Amino acid sequence: MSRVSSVCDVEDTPEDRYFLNNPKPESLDDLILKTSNFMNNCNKSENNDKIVLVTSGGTSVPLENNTVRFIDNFSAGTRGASSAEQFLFKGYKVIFLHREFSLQPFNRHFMRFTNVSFLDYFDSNGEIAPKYKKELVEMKRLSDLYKDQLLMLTFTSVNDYLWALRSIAILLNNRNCIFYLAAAVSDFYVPYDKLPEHKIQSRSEFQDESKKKHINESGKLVLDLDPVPKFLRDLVQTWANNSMIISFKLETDPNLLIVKAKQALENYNHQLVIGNLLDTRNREVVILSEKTADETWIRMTDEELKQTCIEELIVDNITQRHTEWINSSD
Ligand code: 9Z3
Repeated sequence: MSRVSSVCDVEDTPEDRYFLNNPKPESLDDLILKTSNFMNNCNKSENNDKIVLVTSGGTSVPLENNTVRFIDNFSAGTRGASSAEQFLFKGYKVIFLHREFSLQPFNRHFMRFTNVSFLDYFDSNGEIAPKYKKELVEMKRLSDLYKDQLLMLTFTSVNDYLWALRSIAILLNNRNCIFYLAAAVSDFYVPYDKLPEHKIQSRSEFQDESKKKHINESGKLVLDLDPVPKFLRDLVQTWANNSMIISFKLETDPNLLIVKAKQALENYNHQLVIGNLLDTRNREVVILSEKTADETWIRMTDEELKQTCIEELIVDNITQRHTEWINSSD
């Protein structure tokens, strides 16, 4: 990582201070270049392209600068990868900002199963096993068909994610764009100035004196995490104030889901919140909008889930709302 080179002039909110105090990832310039090229290609086409930024997967929080240990946020990347496919089917260009090695559009159908490993897809001659051939050929066809419509970008840490989100948002800020924030983002992190350079040592004789505070007298590791500043506010009010912004709310307690989703809408004033519970996220979600105080539930039965995924219904609903939203502001 390089030291901070900030584009912020002011330093008065926790969000502004974040970018002054936490270094820009080395890969950021490349990410900005790829996004700009992708946007230029989109703008070349005659019709006004609709673009969606889909964020996907969980962010990690390193406990050391040379990272051996980290705290992770849960997310396989199914929601993001599957939604990205659906947006492509609807004619959107997709920027897919995802956790490295999490699920990807089209490839996701063959990744991370507990009962099928990579080599199972082939027979002993290295040919595709007949059982998987039809689906593999179809996904390969779709992947090739949409390759110019899809930009793949990655993050690992919450710092990578926040820098990337801000940079992309500034480039993407217009009414034809949707921000579909399905990534599971850390709420707490270790600021750069408190991050030990090397692996935290459990035995005191090997500890860096200045960092000794991580291990207390009883030999316990003590973590002191700061809250991650509320970037959704900046996204909605400044970075992407012309775009449609959709955040996800993840809860485990059913009694909190609606309350917390409404709270997010009130706090940040964006267009939509999609609420989901960890256990049922693949078969039901609730969509709440800023305008109508209504709750739209999308629920799928086991039979329906054999035919399609819930993201088909979510994205169908979202893209209709996006069109209405664009037309209502003309
Ligand atoms: C979600 O709620 C996603 O739908 C899931 C998808 C992470 C549940 P999978 O990738 O899971 O299909 O395994 N994402 C948002 C989670 C989040 O961090 N939301 C924040 C919050 O709930 C707001 S940005 O406070």
